[in-house]
Amino acid sequence: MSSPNPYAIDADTLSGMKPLRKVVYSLGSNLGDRLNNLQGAVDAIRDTPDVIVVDVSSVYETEPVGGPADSPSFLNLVVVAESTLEPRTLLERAQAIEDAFGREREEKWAPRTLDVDLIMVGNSTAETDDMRLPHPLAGERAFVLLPWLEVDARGEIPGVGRISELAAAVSGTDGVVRRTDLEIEVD
Ligand code: PH2
Ligand code: MG
Ligand code: MG
Repeated sequence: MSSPNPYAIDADTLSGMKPLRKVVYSLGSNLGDRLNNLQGAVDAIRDTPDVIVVDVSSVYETEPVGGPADSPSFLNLVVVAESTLEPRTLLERAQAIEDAFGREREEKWAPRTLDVDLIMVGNSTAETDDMRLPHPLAGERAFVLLPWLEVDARGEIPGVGRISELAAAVSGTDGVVRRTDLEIEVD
């Protein structure tokens, strides 16, 4: 009798396998206790089932891009994760985290306690009113690219380019300053 094939995978195992995709989030806050809001969001992402946080960038103080003229400056950071969740589910989780931090959805680009943006989900593309993937402006925003480059030097935005090249070409990097005095805890 031959021994069982150690490499055989049964059909049940296969049907339960979902692709693990790279997920990049951009977090921002320019209202209230900004660092505390970001810490809470990082904690909530880490607590999300089926999301594994791989890296969290430093915190950056960033000049507001767009929005009302008197917008306060932001704290921004980038989270790199892996997940089997669908993009739509990841978006819903991100919005639930914003809601938990008192985010109000009124005026576009108004100051906000917490913004959790999905930048990319593997090679997924989406073009709906509420979800566009990869995020259409990420490749032009220094407050996304510089924190991202710090933790993922080889990263790429699918269909757009390498973040190292995008970051080198982007304007507005003067307005993005790493706050070495601020720390997000990931124990
Ligand atoms: N988010 C915006 C608009 N402008 N500017 C900075 N510096 N950081 C942000 O996170 C940001 C912004 C819309 O979500
Ligand atoms: Mg945003
Ligand atoms: Mg947003």
